[in-house]
Amino acid sequence: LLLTLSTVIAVVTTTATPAQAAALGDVVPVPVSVQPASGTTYTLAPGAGIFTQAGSAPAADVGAYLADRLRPSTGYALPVSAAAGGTPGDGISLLLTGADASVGPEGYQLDVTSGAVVIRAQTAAGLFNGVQTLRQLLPAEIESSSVRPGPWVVPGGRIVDHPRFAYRGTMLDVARHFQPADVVKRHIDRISLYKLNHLHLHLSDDQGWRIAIDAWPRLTTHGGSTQVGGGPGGYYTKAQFQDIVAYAARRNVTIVPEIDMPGHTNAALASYAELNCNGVAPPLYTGTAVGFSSLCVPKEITYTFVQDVLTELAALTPGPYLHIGGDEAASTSPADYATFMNRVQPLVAATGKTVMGWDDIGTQAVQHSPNRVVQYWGTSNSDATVSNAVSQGAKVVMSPANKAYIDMKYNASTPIGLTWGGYIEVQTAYEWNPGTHLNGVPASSVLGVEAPLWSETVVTEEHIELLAFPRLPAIAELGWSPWSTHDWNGFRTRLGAHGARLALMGIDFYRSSQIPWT
Ligand code: TNX
Repeated sequence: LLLTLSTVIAVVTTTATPAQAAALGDVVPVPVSVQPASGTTYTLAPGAGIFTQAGSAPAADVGAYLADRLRPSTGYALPVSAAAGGTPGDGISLLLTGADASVGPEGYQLDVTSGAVVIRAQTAAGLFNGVQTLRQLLPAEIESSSVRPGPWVVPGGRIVDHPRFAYRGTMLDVARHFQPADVVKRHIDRISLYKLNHLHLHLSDDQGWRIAIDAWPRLTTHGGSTQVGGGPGGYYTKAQFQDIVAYAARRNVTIVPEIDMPGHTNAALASYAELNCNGVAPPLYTGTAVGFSSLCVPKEITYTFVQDVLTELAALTPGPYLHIGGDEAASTSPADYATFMNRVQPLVAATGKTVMGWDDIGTQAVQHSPNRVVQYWGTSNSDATVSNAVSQGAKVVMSPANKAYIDMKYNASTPIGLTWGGYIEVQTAYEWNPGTHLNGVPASSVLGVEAPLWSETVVTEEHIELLAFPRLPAIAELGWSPWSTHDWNGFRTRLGAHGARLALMGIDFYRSSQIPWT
């Protein structure tokens, strides 16, 4: 055994090429301000420690998270302890004092000298974002799941950084094809490298209901029992959902749960006959059509149902938003749609949450609800429904289907994906400005950006990886970086250097020919 072991070690040490150092600023999303200290580098040493703001449990959590990221590839112990007197220690320090005032609630300041790495922020979220930058400034091999030789060099200098938009998200449609909690968690790990901070989960649709609701158990036992194509489907128990929420929170990701209504509700209608206007439950549905189902607007039990669902969902959700869908309600009359939304929006407010919905809810006949957020999914540069909602005070999350819909194919040879929003190559996903994209929607009304991944054709985890990467990093940069830094050539070069990193993270990404992968 000893002999075998030493042979293995010998092979590892002789074949591994030294890790290549990054340049400060080789970061996606590109930081607000980068001041390299040329000639200065920091090298993480075997005895280095991680020091976190004394007395802050959230900072200690970020320290533990960082140690978890760095230990497998470095093989170092990287003990996490409180920073004595708030001063940087011999290694990496995460401090909640002394950051440049411009960093705000989610930004950070990163200082790399030959003696130490110091990340300063106002919040643990800011420290977490600084840690993502540090990960990217370490050689790609830092993402390896087995020990590599390093050297673990970080370029010297200062980065001061903060996000352009508060909401930077992506969506997984776990209704059309279900994804187990483990897959969702791995996706959260990956999106957080790019400082995305919201994961919208589309938890119900015609083909499946994916979250347990105690008051209406057949939603999952029956309504969750299949999916597009007729597979077994699945659903999250409350404990599993809460586990996802907590896992996401540790990675600065807020879960935005969506129950789509009054359309896209066949799974619920199939589970409970009394929710149907004619009192007859339809069969479960495994196709991909839209617009054929509706909750029964005149029936009182509809609102008992919605209130039960929203109340239980709110109790599982620490985040501020409940997404109520509202899209493509082609089987609900416009009058019924308004009646329904005007009753349901106050039910959301009564749970203490803020309404989020697809832009369809912005229609004139639906009243404004305090702080509500409409999610733009159209393909044009002006939309009367959205500008109407904005004129009443709504905020907008930008998900234009011809730019940000990552369920679209990249090009004609993409093996999965849809095409109704057009082909979306990486450059197309990158080349638009969320702050000016829609007439009548000034940047001040834009809460942020989200890249939805609908799953009619998305079955496996590899499918998620192929469609999300590398378009998600493009959308993440639109959400984080100031428009003044927007530059396709700069972006494609920085992204190209992420190929090895993504591969080491186990991501089966699309090797777009637009990107100079290195
Ligand atoms: C439209 S976009 C839908 C979804 C589909 C998607 C496919 C939106 C709000 N609704 O029901 O899954 O297109 O791209």
